[in-house]
Amino acid sequence: MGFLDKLAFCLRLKRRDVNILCLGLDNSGKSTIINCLKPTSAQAKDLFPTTGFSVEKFSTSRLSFTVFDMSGQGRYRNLWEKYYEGADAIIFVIDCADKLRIVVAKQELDALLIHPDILQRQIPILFFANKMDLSGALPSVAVSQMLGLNNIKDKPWHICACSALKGEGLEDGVKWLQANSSGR
Ligand code: G3D
Repeated sequence: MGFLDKLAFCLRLKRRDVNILCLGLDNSGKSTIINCLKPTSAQAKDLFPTTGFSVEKFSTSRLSFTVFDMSGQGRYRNLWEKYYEGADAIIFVIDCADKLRIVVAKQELDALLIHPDILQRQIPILFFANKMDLSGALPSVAVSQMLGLNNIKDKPWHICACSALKGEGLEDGVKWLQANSSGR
């Protein structure tokens, strides 16, 4: 049983899919993480491929994933924000070796957290502090401080150090999501 099948099983979702958004800046490692997680049987399709804003969606038997970049100076913000409402959980990926752009990631995170479709919802957020295999990578504690995660009081969150390239640390994060997601 793969990570996602285990997650679906543990969520015991009998009636509806769970929608998980996987967000982060471009190059943070979202695709690499998702490719580690998704079973080969998952069906993937790209939406809006011609607008410059690419959304990947794929689903397993009970989980539906939507993956996109929060980049491009917010040019496509109105396109990506429409996915917030249906989200049951968020995976937010950070490139811990790209210290300069952690500031940009924080700006996007802050905008996400005050969005009306996210604010005051008990939606769990799993932060993957990625690229830990790189020598200059900041430790997850430092990333957590830079992102101000301790200020998130209204929803469960967890930060998990990982190296998607090596497939390390991902299972811990999925286990946390299992424990903190319930669907709606
Ligand atoms: P994105 O989907 O968020 O845009 P990708 O990011 O998954 O496409 O990853 C961007 C680049 O970072 C890729 O390198 C990928 O191999 C690399 N990467 C992803 N995760 C890790 C990691 O944990 N460690 C290291 N060292 N690299 C990682 P390329 O060279 O293909 O652009």
